[in-house]
Amino acid sequence: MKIAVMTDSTAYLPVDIMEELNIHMVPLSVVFEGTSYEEEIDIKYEEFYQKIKEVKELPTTSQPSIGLITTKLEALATDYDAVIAIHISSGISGTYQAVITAGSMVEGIKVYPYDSELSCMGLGFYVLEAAKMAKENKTSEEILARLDEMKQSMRAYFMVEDLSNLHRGGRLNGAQAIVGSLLQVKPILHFVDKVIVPFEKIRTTKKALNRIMGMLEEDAAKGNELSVSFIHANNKQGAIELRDAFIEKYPKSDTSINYFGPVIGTHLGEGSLGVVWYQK
Ligand code: MYR
Repeated sequence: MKIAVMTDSTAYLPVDIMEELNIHMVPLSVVFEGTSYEEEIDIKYEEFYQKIKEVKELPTTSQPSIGLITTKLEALATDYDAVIAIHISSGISGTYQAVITAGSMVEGIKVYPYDSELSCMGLGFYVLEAAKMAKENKTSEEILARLDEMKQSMRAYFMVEDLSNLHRGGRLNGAQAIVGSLLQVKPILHFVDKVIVPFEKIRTTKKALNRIMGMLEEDAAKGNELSVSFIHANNKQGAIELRDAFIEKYPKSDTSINYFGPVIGTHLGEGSLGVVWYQK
């Protein structure tokens, strides 16, 4: 059985890796003043962070249409028997649900939708593993079992400069956003049951980042071999500093620097930082 791996643009995987591993992608969009741009296609990371400085109104975001996903699946059906479709958390985007709907409409290919319950490199880690396994001719059952196993050790913590974007987009639960921004608290955020909730309220960015790094180092100190992604929203230097501090203590770790692209950057805001890791 020939298996394809599909994801969405919010994994923000480098194009060369996607080509090498044959990863298929459906884009989400950002909408600036009535004009919709498919991220990673019509608008890339650099242009996005430039554009948000120039526009009066912040953009909004939208999931891929069922039509777009259907077209993608139909194209895959000509070459593959099945597709493992791994997507942004269903608690923050309708993308996963749209893939389920499109999958039920397309014939000639078996669609296995998988909810990453995360996004960005949290999602990307699953996609890379699935693609490598598909290349090794593993079965869909084996791949899905491995993704579930990875979920057990996957950790993702992130922080934003200002909570108002997340609150405005309805991606942070309840009144905490208002209280948080008034008090200028820098909460560490994470996902619980597919949605974003504050993990801990901390007063300064430095302390919040130290706390995240502390949790990462605690896991690394257990002797586990980790894959770690340091993710930034137009704050590469911030991510590099975190990465360098970590590899100084754990030089053999597998690390990468990744970015929060247009759709996720719309909701988190410029300057955000996150760290995602799992046990290899
Ligand atoms: C849509 O319009 O369907 C997309 C909505 C995306 C919401 C993004 C909220 C922030 C996610 C942060 C992920 C951090 C992972 C480490």
